[in-house]
Amino acid sequence: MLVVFGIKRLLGARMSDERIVWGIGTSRTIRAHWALIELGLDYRTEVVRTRTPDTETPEFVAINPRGKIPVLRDGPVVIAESPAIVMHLGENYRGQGTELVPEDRAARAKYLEWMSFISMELDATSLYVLRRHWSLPQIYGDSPIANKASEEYFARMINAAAKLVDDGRPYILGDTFSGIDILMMTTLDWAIKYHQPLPDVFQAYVDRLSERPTWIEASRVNWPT
Ligand SMILES: N[C@@H](CCC(=O)N[C@@H](CS)C(=O)NCC(=O)O)C(=O)O
Repeated sequence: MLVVFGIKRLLGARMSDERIVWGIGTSRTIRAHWALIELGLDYRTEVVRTRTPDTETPEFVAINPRGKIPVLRDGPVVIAESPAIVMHLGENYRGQGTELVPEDRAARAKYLEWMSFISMELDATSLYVLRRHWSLPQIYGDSPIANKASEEYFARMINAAAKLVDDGRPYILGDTFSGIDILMMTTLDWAIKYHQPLPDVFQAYVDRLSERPTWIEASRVNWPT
């Protein structure tokens, strides 16, 4: 009995320790891969691509009824929403010199501010509107007015943000790489792909971070050739 119990516990532990990312191929999915790679955590990838039948299988809908990627399983935790995934990983795995979410109270407040700003102002209300009406007009309708307003809004927000980081700092929060750099770099990379001009300080930031080995590795995993 004891042996069987022991084996079950072992198998159970193995299942609940498993780390999986569902989703590749987008500026949101790479955030989960990059955070895991940055932290040196083992995981496996389930190839689920957006706007394909992959997100409509009963298995995937059971994991995320919203049918959206990325999703992370981290042992018993299943979590969607890329900024939340990065934060979850950053809060739960520290060490080896990598601290994706700062513990310091003031730095953590800035983390939350940038996380909300990038998710809401740069992603959801700017680039994602372009995604819908410029990139997917067959689904969401062609809307040149919405596209123009989104481009203008993105320019206003990114130029305002540039003033906050134009002090020679290497990373968005200062001297240390954080989860905010994962969110910002993936968002700026998306903006470039959508032909949005960037202020010099952010163009230089993108050029620098493009050489980071963990970004290169995450890009390879997220956008396999
Ligand atoms: N706020 C979510 C957005 C997730 C999202 O919209 N993912 C896209 C791919 S980047 C998707 O799955 N779209 C499918 C759909 O909207 O049906 C996040 O940051 O993870």
